[in-house]
Amino acid sequence: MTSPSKPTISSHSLSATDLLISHLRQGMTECRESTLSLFKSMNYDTLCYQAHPDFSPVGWHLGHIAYTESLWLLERSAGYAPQFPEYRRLFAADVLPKVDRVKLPTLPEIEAYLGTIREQVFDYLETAPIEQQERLWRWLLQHESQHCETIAIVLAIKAQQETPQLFALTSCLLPLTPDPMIQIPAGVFEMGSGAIAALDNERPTHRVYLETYWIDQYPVTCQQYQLFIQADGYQTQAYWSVEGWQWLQQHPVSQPFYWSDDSAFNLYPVCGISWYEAEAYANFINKRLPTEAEWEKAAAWKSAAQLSLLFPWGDEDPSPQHCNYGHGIGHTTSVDAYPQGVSPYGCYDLLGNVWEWTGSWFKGYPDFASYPYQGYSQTYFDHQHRVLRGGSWATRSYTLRNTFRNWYHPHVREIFAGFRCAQDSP
Ligand code: AVJ
Ligand code: FE
Repeated sequence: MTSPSKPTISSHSLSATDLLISHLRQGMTECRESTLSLFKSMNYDTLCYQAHPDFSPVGWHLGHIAYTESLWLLERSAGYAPQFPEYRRLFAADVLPKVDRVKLPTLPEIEAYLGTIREQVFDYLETAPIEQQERLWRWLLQHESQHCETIAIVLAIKAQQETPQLFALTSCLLPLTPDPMIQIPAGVFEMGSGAIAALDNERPTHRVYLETYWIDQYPVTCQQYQLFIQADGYQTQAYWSVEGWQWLQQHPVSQPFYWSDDSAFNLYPVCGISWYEAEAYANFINKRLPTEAEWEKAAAWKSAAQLSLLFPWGDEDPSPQHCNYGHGIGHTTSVDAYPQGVSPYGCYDLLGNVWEWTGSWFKGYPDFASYPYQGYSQTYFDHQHRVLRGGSWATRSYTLRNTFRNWYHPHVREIFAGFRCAQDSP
């Protein structure tokens, strides 16, 4: 599924184990190259800069990637003594508060740390019981990918603080009004994933019945959202929930974090909003946010075949024809840019471009089991985190799929998140 590209070596002389090993090695090498490319010619101040209290400096994320790989593969799996024990305090996720993560080793030092760990990891890979460990190795690839999206977010916050800027690829084409919706007929669908790469929170697959509902064909665009701004949406308490209004009073804002009035962005998805803003907009137009089950059914369910697809377009790995992901473009694109990425029900832009807030709290599915540690997902089943689906322009292929679940506190608005709306009936 969302796996590293296939090994180029001929399979004739190789066992399944050898193939898996070379497949993982290639995926990890590619993933690491993209990671390091985010740091090219970065100065020390940027490496250690805390752009926002909710986010650690990018250098911390880089060191944490090495620390996590070392912990799970070298210590916990290979049984080595802790590598670079002095880095545990600095790069473990549960030791220092974020504000104390600003005095970091230099970039060459952190890169050397990554390199040394990786060398040992690849030595270990030659003899590791890889069939039993495949899930862990795939988890690590996704762990690195997710931290890289956070690195991209921190760099975008910093850029926004310096000179607010956005990039439009094309000028405005046709206005998308009224916003088309798609009817999804009542019935069961299969939710979640049992694939080897599926994270704990995606498992197990289970059947879910949903009544008929309607869902936006596209994510909410800047042009649509501008109507909310112009109608004094940010000043009108009636559109906001009690918590949302409270948040807005404490954090007065009047537009998304990544925003431009330029009509060149008319068909671009709204990006950089909190869950509260998404909720207020939905109230404003008498709609609501979809539940995550509604989002997933609209993305994955192929009713004619009675099965769930890995991606909206089918089971074929993502490519730049299907959606905007993996820094391939480097910013958002118009919501109708990927007709080849459409889902069986006809929804556009479900994967990539912007994450989409859903109305659901982050919870475990029935029979949830933590992996590889309780603090990965379960700690966040606390009724304080809302689920996002679909991935953004900065999401790597390893975490891009219909069943992938992301989660953040509802006040977080610096992530590459927008939304689409739903309704019980039009
Ligand atoms: C799921 C993206 C919110 O970055 O905090 C990384 C993923 N968990 N290391 C995060 C994660 C542990 C997580 N998010
Ligand atoms: Fe982590």
